[in-house]
Amino acid sequence: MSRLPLAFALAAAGLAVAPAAAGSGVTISAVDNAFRPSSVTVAPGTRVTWHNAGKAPHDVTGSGFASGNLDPGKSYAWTAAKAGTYAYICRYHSGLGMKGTIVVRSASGLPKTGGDHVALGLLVLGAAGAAGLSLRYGWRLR
Ligand SMILES: [Cu+2]
Repeated sequence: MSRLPLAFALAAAGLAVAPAAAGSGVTISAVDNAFRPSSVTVAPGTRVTWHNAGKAPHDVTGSGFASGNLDPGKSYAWTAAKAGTYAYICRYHSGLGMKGTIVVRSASGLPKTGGDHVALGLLVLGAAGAAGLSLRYGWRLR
């Protein structure tokens, strides 16, 4: 009886995690005047793309990467090859707090983009649903 809910929960977790693993990139929006999200954690090899979704020009300048001027609608990509913490700024608006951080690490093996919360939520929902099914199934057997 107890194996069915576990399998159900694992399947739900697998479904939730799969899209994050399949996509080898994350996108950060540059708006006026902030990076969203301002901090992301990704696995080595992840392609990080900044997209200027604002109305003003921005740029991305960090240790080992620099986009140069990014007009509205333009994007810049950088592949996070090595583990480490990479702070970056928009040279035009750093004084307004337009800064961000990319943490590259292989601990989880998965990009962490905020989708983790969704995955966790689905896992909890899946487990709760499986428990509910198990209860109903048990009642019918009796
Ligand atoms: Cu800017």
